[in-house]
Amino acid sequence: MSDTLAQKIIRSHLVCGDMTPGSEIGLRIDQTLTQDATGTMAYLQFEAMGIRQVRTELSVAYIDHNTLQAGFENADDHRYIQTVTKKHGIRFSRPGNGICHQVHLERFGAPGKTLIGSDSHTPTAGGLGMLGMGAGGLDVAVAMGGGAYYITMPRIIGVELTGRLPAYVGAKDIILEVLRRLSVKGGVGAVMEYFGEGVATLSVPQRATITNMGAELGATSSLFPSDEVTRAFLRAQNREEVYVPLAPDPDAVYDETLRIDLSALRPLAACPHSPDNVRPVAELAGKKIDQVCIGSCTNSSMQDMLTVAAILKGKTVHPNVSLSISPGSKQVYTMLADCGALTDLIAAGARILECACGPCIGMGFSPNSAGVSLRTFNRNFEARSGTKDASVYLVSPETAAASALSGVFTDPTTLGKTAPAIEMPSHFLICDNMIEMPADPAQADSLTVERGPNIRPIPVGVAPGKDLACKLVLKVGDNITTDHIMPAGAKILPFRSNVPKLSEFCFTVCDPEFPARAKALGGGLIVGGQNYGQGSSREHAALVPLYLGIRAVIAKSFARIHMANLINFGILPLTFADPADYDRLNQTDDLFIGDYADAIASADSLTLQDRTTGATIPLLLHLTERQRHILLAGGLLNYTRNQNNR
Ligand code: MIC
Ligand code: SF4
Repeated sequence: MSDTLAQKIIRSHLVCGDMTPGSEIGLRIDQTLTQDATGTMAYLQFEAMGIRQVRTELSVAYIDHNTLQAGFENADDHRYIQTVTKKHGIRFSRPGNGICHQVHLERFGAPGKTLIGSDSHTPTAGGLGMLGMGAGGLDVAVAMGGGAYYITMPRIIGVELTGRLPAYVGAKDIILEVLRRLSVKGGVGAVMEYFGEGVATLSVPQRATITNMGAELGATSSLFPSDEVTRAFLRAQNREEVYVPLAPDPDAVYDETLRIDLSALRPLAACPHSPDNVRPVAELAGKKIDQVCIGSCTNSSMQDMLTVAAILKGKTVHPNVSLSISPGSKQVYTMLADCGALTDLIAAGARILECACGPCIGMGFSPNSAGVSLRTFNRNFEARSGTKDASVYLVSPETAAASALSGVFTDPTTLGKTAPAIEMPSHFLICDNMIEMPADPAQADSLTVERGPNIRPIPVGVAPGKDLACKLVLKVGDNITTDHIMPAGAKILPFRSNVPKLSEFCFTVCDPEFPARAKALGGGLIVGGQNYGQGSSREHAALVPLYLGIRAVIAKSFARIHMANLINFGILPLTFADPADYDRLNQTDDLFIGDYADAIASADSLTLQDRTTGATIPLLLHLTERQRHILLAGGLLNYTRNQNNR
């Protein structure tokens, strides 16, 4: 058997299904992670399953998203997560300890293991040769309970790296180049596997920048081999014992191959409003900017921060620019302080934020009206920054720092032929004092879980009726992101555990009237274009529509995690047999599907009648047996409960 690296890890964790691309497989999950914006739901669902202690090798809960506490809500949610995790065997990374993916890479990730996280950037761990996948909170809850995680067996896209990055060109430019070539749909149904001589020239945090942003390709995961660079990183983290060398078999075959010559790369920028709208920074040079934000799970490692500090040292941020810097973890932050680089950042005029997601998820630092913001982050979807008419560009830390000084887009390679030498420590500062261990299982039952008034019951899906008669409540276009469906940001995120309140914001980026209309019409059906639901793993993008009465979504195609979330909450994902039929449906049409429940039980196609126009439209159901059972039960929670009762 000759396997790629992804296939090897899948084979060693396969609990059911066969490894033919396109068919459903179940995987044993070694580790899970959650963050606070999706974590409350995940733990409420875990509690609803009635399992006393987690059954994974390791589960960690992070607090990193909802850290702006403008009211009691976020702090209450943090308390809930802290107490519920203590009781059920989960480690708790306290607020202030850093961004989940960065901390997980530093302290817990292990080559060859599987990880799912209630956050779409969980593939960051692929920088260590770990198979990390983003999932809905309910899937994470099931995995914590020892259940398998189901995915479609991916195709494997091999990305061969040759050469070495030139001065001032970063790992971010590699993944932007992949996005430029493949688009935000290019990785759907695939794992991106990096190989070739160029791999050895990249550090683990650089690899993690690349695997992190593989999420923007729609990929199931992204992976680097585990080699001597991995070993050195783990040794520097005092964790060499988890090292295992891992590589594809020499005769492994990829379904598709891409080649990137690192030496030929130039600084790139993803222009508004999509991570694949990529242009060379040189073409934008001279354009005035208002804001620069450095950090996020993509670019907040020690190496990134030292690179930025070296460029800013002894200079001053341009008067028209506001620069924020959020180190990725407490480890990075304390080491920056210890080596004096933090002084260089502060002295240059950077506004240092706590080590958390911050501006990346719109938690403060929204740009000025029509502002131009350069960010080292991974998503530049419309309005995500908190300013609807802002233009957000995604760039490397090198480009961000150079532009912050000049006040205009600046290609950092114009700064000189050799970049300032960065000295990476051979040992990181190890101090896990902000990671709380769970209680002894023998004492756990006596612990109380603290629930604030913001934590409201989760809507539960309903089993489908015989027929479905309803309205077309909303029609949207291609590439609708979960930030369109369920916006985040400082004003909305505090309601992540309060679905009734959250529903007031659903789809308001596209149509401010949607929540009221959906309520007035008693719910119904949504129609979308290609790649519906791309972006975040937030299950609120399914839960909230469920609460508003949405029963099914018809789209030209779906993004992986969102489609799984829809099914998990009992919302039927349907696709057009002929995408041209999209044009025949209009918002507020009366729709009818006969023998609806029977179709879910066993059919691959069904007919939609548009009673307003008289059109009949054939639709497809791409469902596995397991998914049909989940939908018929009215969602995964009901399904799991039924199974446990049995
Ligand atoms: C994001 O980057 O969009 C988030 C916020 O981290 C989400 C999770 C969420 O919505 O809470 C993600 O990527 O899954
Ligand atoms: Fe946090 Fe942004 Fe990373 Fe999401 S993409 S986990 S919001 S830093």
